Amino acid sequence: MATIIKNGTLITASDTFVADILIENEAIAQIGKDLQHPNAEVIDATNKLIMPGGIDPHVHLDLPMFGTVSSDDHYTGHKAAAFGGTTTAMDFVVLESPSPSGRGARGEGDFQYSVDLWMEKSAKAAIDYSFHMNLTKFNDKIAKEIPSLMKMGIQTLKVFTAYNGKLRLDDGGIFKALRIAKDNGMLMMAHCENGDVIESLIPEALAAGHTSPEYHALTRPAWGAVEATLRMAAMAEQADSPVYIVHMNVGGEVDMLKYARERGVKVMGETCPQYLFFTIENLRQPDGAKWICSPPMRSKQDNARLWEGLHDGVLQTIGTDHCPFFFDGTQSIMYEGKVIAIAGKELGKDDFTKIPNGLPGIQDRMPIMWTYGVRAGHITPNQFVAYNCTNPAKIFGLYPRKGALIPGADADIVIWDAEKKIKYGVAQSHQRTDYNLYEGWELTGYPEKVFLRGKLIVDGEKWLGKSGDGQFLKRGEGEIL
Ligand code: DUC
Ligand code: ZN
Ligand code: ZN
Repeated sequence: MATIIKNGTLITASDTFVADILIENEAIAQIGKDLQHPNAEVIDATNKLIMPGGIDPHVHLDLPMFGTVSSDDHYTGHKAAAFGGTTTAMDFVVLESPSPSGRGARGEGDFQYSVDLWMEKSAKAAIDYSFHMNLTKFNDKIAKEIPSLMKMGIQTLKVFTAYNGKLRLDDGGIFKALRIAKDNGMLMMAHCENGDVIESLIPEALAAGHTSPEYHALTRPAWGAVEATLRMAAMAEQADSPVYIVHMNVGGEVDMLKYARERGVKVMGETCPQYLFFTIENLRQPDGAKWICSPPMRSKQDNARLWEGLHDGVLQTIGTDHCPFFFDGTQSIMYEGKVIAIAGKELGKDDFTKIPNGLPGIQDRMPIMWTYGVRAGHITPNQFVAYNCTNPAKIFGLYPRKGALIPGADADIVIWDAEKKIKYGVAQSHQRTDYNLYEGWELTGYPEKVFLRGKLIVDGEKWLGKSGDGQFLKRGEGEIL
């Protein structure tokens, strides 16, 4: 079975040109003018844009936390991703270990066991996927076993400078892990906040009776993120090992990234749409819990500096940190004809520390960034492709199989209707939750058809994908951008 996409305007990370694409055997076979094939189905893409399928480098599907679970699993989250133009998602494996009474997140940490659990969850994948490993413990045994992750196709370790006593490693552990990563062609990813400051401020706020959502942000100060970003860059330089800062949310982090990169430090940065549009003011609204995630929303000045970081190319990628919860999990929604209710933000209605941290965004990323990033003049169409597709593929060892419109690449392709107008919101979203952060936002530009390895999985509003179609992607060494 072959397909020719005719006369589309191809947008890559570096070029824009009109051409046909021939798809055969799940891959791009040819790109050129007037392509012919005796049995191909021909799709006319005149006046449409053609992009590589998006790669979301940062999602949390089916993640147990706060006594509940993120409300999209590896099927529903993937389906939503596809409707937004994303065909690969990278999820974080929780480091657990077997325990006599079942799963024990606080045990020694067993990579194979943890990856197996995530593989089981991902059996329902509807788009291609790969894993990052949360490195939330560090000891001699774990240090020795880190290289085994590379053999499993997992090239990335995520560390935290916050969540004391839970997820955080101390700086010594981070430094040692950086050196092991370097020796094995692996990349460290870092969640940057100051855990000690946060753990001091939270009890103070609660003791003073400050329980509303805005205190989630006020107890996680911006300076902690700025300082931790510079600290990670400095450790990366001292270990001569690259680092990727996830979910950059403060203007000062962009300044630190620029400072370090100008000095040759191998540090890269990701931001997420929520940090470009929202502020602590959203947390002050009656429905402020909808915006609770960590790190938190900051200020308008931070939004502006992050946009500059994308415009100037200081940042390398846009991820989502998709980790949805219901706003009111006591009320059900219908999803694919089934009644669904999953405990969510209401768990913390009297105490911000009990609000599940995380936001939906896997479907929203590309459509929102097109209208409010490209059309608003913050980034070019080529930067849009670089940040959402090509750079994540390069950094995370998937290029040129993914993130590229070139012969030999997987035929993960989005036909984008740049003129399509939509009033966006929960009604258009396949994210399995009861709200959307961009409710009522006017969009111009939306995916029209989405192909996963040559198979049409989204056709307008029609879902043609299926559970189990997604493949696990073993990743090798990536590029430092
Ligand atoms: N932040 C969140 O808000 N949720 C999940 C993980 C994270 O880093
Ligand atoms: Zn994080
Ligand atoms: Zn995250």
